[in-house]
Amino acid sequence: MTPQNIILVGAPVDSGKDRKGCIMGPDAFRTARLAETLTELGHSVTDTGNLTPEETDIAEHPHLVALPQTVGWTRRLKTTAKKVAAEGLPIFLGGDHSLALGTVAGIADHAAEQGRPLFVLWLDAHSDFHTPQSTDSGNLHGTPVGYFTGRAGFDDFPEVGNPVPAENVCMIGLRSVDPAEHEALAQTKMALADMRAIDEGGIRAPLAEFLDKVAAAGGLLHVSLDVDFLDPTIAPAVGTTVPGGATMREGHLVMEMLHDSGLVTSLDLVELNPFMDDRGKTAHLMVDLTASLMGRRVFDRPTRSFA
Ligand code: 5AB
Ligand code: MN
Ligand code: MN
Ligand code: MN
Repeated sequence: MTPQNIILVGAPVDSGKDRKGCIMGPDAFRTARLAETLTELGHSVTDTGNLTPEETDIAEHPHLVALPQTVGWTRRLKTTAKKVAAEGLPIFLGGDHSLALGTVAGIADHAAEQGRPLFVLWLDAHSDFHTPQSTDSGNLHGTPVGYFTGRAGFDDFPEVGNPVPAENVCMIGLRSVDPAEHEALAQTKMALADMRAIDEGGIRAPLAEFLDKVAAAGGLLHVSLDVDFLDPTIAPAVGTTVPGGATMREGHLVMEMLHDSGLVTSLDLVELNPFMDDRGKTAHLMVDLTASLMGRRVFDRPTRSFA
């Protein structure tokens, strides 16, 4: 792959849910040698350190968890994402998934400035399509896709100037979708591949179809990788484990295909809770997956087919 100018942006967001620990995420990725690994692959890597949320004067909400902090993070990340996307390939080191309210909204502003459509690949057990009104848990890490696709009800948050059309979003790995999300998703043309579809037809087909669409449209592609996309036996460092997730090879194949497409322009690594990890196993796997995305491979040419 042509060497990229990779910009690591630490976003220790821990306000998107009750269970704490994602605040340690960025440092766990650093400890697992993310920057060194990407440098060894020939890229130029700059670590800009950790961001902090903007101050807000919003009041705490009776149902929503830590609303003021998440609004503050969204403001900070929306501005920062737009800026760093113009300078290279940003990797946002989470932090919980509520960081994607800001990162995707900001990248969408950048894409609009470039006059190019933005596409989003959502690798997650969950669809994260709630609004602040529809969430039962009050955990805002379940709302980023609702926000950046322009659903109503995010009044306290920055206005989404460039909503991502739902048909530009592809979700792979789904196995926990709440009834309210299900109903709302049914009104959209989002591409949805749940684990059953993957079991039956493989993970390659839905991704290949989506990548063709991104390429044909000349789009930018943002990838949001939630640790819980992966099966908890290989990636235990998450708050809410959902059994039956992607295998190690399914994860790598997705990343290798993304690499070969040459389409990815930004990435979120989210929901790593190092407090729940098993001797750094999950942090290392996330770094290895990022390495596959950024060009690590065994051979530079297709190996022999044994069919
Ligand atoms: B994650 C749930 N739908 O709203 C909710 O981990 C889970 O970023 C949200 O995908 C999971 O609380 C959010 C039950
Ligand atoms: Mn998520
Ligand atoms: Mn999830
Ligand atoms: Mn989670």
